[in-house]
Amino acid sequence: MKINRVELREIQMPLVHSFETSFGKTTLRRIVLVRVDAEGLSGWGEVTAGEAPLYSHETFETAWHVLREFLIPWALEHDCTSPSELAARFRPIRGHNMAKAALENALWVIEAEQKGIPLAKAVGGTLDEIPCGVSIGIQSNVEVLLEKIAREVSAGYQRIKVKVKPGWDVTVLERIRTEFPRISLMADANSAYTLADLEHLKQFDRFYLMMIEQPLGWDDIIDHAKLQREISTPICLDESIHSADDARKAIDLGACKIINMKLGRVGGFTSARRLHEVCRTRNIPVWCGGMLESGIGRAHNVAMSSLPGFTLPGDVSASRRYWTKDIISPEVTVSPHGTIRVPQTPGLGYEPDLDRIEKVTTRKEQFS
Ligand code: OSB
Ligand code: MG
Repeated sequence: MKINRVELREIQMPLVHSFETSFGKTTLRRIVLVRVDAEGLSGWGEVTAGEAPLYSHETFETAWHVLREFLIPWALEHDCTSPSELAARFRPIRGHNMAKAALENALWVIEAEQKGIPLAKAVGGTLDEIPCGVSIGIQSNVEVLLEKIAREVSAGYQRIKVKVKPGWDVTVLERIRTEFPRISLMADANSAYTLADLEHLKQFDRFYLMMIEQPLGWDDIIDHAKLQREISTPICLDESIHSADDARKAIDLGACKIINMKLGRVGGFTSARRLHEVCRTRNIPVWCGGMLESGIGRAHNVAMSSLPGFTLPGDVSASRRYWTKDIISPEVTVSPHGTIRVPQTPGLGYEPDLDRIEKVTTRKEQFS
């Protein structure tokens, strides 16, 4: 595969509704897109990093730097035979998984198109429809949250995830369970607690949650293993897992029973496929997380969610929940029974809307 040209772009798009987690609030998304031209085709990738280093160390700006100074020059230096070979070339660079993933994933799109198969199939997907849930941020008060849950449940979403933090947890979950005793419900703390909160966290068991996501340290697996021995709610790890090896260690230690997979966090499809395999052989369910992606990253998430180990509804939901107008056509839509159909056409399966992308671009740079 000979890469002829790479283009970096920053786009800026306001979210339809701001999104608040235990670590902060996002109103405007600043997203770095990567376009790769190779073999007479072009493929797009998205950097899923946030605006600030609050979810992980990466930001859209650190990704721009690492792509511009290292990843893009390394990719242009000599041809690669496959996206996985490029992933291997990037291995000496420590961390910066979201920057790596954007470039590698663009190559997967090109490869799929070249082979005349859908991206989902190229990465090993088997499902033609994926189950969807939603992630609902912290709200100004419980009534607003209950209303939002009611709206998403009636839209058909198969499970509801709510964000929690100290002061917005047990009483909120209590209210949700009173109003919605039967919905599939889970909570994501984004590392808002420590083991000192053990007695408090034990109360979560009352709400028969599907799981609690990343309650403790963003880089921890030891304390999570201790916590998992004390609570019956399954722990799902997000922030702590960056590779198949991380997953193996966390699982063997008993730190989690479920894993949230994010393409950016784990560094792209090659790593995601390995991680998926580790979880499959150990019977650990995985599901696809979200990073408030534009249509490009969302399309990649749909493809990844079609792998057979993705047995639980993910956070991949309809474009319209995030954007007044997405940058792909068609936009990602969700059926009344809470599923997304996996595109069966060659390549990405959604057309990047070049006019729309140009309109929201705030800077771009080309490399060849
Ligand atoms: O922890 O899963 C998370 C968004 C940004 C950063 C971290 C997380 C999230 C979400 C939203 O929960 C998922 C989405 O709707 O894209
Ligand atoms: Mg999470």
